[in-house]
Amino acid sequence: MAMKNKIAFVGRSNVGKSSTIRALTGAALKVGKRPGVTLKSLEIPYGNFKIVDMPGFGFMQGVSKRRQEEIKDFIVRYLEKHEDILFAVQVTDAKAFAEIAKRHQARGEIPVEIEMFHFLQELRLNPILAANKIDKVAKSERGEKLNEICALLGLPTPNNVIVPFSAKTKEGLEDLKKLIRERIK
Ligand SMILES: Nc1nc2c(ncn2[C@@H]2O[C@H](COP(=O)(O)OP(=O)(O)OP(=O)(O)O)[C@@H](O)[C@H]2O)c(=O)[nH]1
Ligand SMILES: [Mg+2]
Repeated sequence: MAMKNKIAFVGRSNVGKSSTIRALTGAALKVGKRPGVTLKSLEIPYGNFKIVDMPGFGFMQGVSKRRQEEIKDFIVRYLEKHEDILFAVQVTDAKAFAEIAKRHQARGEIPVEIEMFHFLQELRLNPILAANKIDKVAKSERGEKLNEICALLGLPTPNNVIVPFSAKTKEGLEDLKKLIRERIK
């Protein structure tokens, strides 16, 4: 039986997956202002585990629709195929999540981040929702933002699934580490 020693980091492009992994491990991963920086899966040692940095899915400026679909298929197949994934961390932009999701819902579409989260749950990958870039949300609005995200994902509040943090300022990073440790145990 395959040892489950991988932690898969997934998320829309540009939400800060690589920045988060960098903050967690110190690995000098490439990060960037433009989406589509990480284009294949990359493994970074994390104690006895391996964090897998995945390419971002969803809309990317300057990337063809066909290429975007290919990337999403690659991620879906990777997650389905790899029995060595212990759990997943879905990174999102705490400030933009609800706004983008509602925009898609208004058009009668299933928001891609909600679809991905439910897919991870279906695969029993016990996903953590890492709500990054919390530094961009005013302190007084953070509670409401997180409640909104919970409602859109169908999660109760409070829960041990969502953790607000910032890869930039490092606030909340210890909470993310703690949640990861709990999933590893
Ligand atoms: N304000 C703020 N900016 C952040 C934070 N984390 C990442 N960023 C910025 O967001 C941009 C994207 O970061 P990446 O880590 O490359 O994002 P990614 O999700 O790995 O992107 P892809 O590999 O393209 O899918 C960069 O300009 C980062 O500096 C954060 O916590 N706060
Ligand atoms: Mg990246």
